[in-house]
Amino acid sequence: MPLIRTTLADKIGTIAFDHDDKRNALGADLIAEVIAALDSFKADGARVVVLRSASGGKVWSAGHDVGELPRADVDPLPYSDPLEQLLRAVKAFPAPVIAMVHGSAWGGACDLVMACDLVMGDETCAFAITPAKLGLPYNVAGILNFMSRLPLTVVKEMFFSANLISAERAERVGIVNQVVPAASLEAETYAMARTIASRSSKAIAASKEAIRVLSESVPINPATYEYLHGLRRDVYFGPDYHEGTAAFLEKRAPKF
Ligand code: KGA
Repeated sequence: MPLIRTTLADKIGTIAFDHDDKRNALGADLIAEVIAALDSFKADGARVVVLRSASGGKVWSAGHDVGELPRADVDPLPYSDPLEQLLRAVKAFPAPVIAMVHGSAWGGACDLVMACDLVMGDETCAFAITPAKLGLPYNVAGILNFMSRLPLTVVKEMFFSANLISAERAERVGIVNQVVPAASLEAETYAMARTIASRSSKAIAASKEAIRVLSESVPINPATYEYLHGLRRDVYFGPDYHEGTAAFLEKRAPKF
């Protein structure tokens, strides 16, 4: 059974997560399907892609499949992690990717929303970045993804509290481009997609790539990178990561 649904019409590609049983958690299988869909949209010349949930349920995506996170003393979010591959694929896609968000986006799914070029939401959309609940040292690329879009006060509140940011506030702080009533979310999102599809795809691709490269241009020397990685290593070798992931899988609150 596929875990996503895809369509391509009028140069607008749609990828809909379709695994509500697991609240559209971003497991390796689902991610492989999304990356394959992006590859095929690219080959077919899609001018914009909409990333959405198929079910209209209360969760857009529950984030990284926690059951697929390593429990041993290894980096939980290495460069090769499927979620990391997906984030890079969205950022490198040569046309805009619009997240159409009905419901909540958690952890890696919130990072995925931040990797999208535009975000359209309705009054149910809400966003949380949750590594502090899992005792997980988030990776520097992910932190930069948030820092390049949001004020530091908001980034810190999100990373330190792991609380959901409501739709109204998400629009105010710039997580979402526009919050519209649920009944018009689809119409408004596809109206935006049609506008983008009618513009110069070459000019848009060049702008998107320039914005990606410039927003990732943070010069740090190798020693600084090793220092930051060492801070993360201390956490994933320490007790909190073990406790956080074990508590999630045992469906109990962690004791940090
Ligand atoms: N990974 C794996 N399984 C998950 C999952 C996840 N992220 N989220 C939900 N599931 C499973 C859950 O275990 C249950 O399985 C089923 O999906 C329905 O969930 O049926 P089973 O086998 O018991 P549930 O909890 O019953 O649904 P709900 O009551 O509607 O609640 C939905 C939410 C989203 C509120 C709840 O499932 C939840 O809190 N999920 C975890 C959200 C989260 O914290 N995600 C962050 C994952 O970490 C992450 O992305 C990173 C890398 N990070 O934060 O650093």
